[in-house]
Amino acid sequence: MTEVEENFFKSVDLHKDFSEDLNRVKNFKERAIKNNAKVILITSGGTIVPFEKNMVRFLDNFSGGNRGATTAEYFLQKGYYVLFLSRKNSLQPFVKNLMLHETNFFTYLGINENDGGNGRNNNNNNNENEFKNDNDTILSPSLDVIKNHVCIGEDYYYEVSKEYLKWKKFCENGSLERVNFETVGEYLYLLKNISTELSILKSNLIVYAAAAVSDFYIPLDMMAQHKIQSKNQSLTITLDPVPKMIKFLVDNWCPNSYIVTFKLETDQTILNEKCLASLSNYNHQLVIGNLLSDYRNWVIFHQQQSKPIIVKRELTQFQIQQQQKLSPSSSYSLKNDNHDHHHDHHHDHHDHDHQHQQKQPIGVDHPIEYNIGEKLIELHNEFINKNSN
Ligand code: PAZ
Repeated sequence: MTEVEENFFKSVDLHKDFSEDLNRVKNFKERAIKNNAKVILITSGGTIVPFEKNMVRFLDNFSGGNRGATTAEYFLQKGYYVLFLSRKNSLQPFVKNLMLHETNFFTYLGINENDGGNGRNNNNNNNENEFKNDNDTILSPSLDVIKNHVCIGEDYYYEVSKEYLKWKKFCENGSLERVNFETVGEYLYLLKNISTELSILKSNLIVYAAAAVSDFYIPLDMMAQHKIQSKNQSLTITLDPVPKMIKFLVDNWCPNSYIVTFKLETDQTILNEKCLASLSNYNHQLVIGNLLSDYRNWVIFHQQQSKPIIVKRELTQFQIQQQQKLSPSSSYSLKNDNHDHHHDHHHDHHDHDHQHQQKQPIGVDHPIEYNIGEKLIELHNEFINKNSN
């Protein structure tokens, strides 16, 4: 381990023991090798920066994990094994399509009318266990009585089942494994350990670092032990820079794999400069640049010794119709859709547009991550061919 890594990992707290997670990663790697599968390690969501050792307050960022979760869906469906390293409580593959539509889980549930509305099949005459609609039984029904009473609601039966069955398939066939982090320290600890574990896969591995990682943190020796008290005066907190770990990822952790990093900026000129600087500093394969104002609609691929490629999202028929209803004269840019509905606070300014739109049916979207994924698989195959001898 380099001195920089050692000092950083000494200066952060891991809030849990990750050995069980790392064991699952090891088993995942063995399954992938046995099945001769291509693998993608996807990082997703934001990282938090604790202010206190007994953490009450923390710094966060906007990322909700949509990009990572949607990319995971795409790669699973293309036969890749996916290690999904995501921020705790961020969006997860497949179930995200429901959560972006409506966050209230109860929306998807209903009452099984075939049981006569009382939690029992009609032909069951055991009155003792009957699920009556009186307050007592509603508040504490027995498991036996409630078993067939609550089910997926009719309106969403198809969508919920469809997403669930995909999820189940990839969990059961072992091609999806998930690990959670919360703080920037945990994220980098896991990225190091997981990418090192998977490095044996060499060119068969893509690392797709889409998580929005904090550039600043408070080292343990500068951190308050207890909740910072308010004293009716302003508070000044000094943050240290988080060391740039991409260098270690590329040079030491998994040097023979296909590494993709993301750059998010708010100004296009800065975006291109930053992508090019990152490519030349770390010498890895691909930097995907995106602008906060429009990152669901286009991204730019910067690779070593090639011209940049702009990858755009395709609109579905439904979205084109919605767009035309909204502003009949404009033919492209659909700035908003259901997918900006999660905790993407920065998209609040689009809510005005949103009020005029119908909700898109679940699962008919063609998100930009599919276009990114398609291009990336092509580039990964070229990389494997070049590095296979
Ligand atoms: O998670 P999400 O879908 O809301 O956002 C994805 C993203 C914009 C965080 C990602 O595409 C990205 O650019 N990640 C890297 C950000 C950065 O550290 O510059």
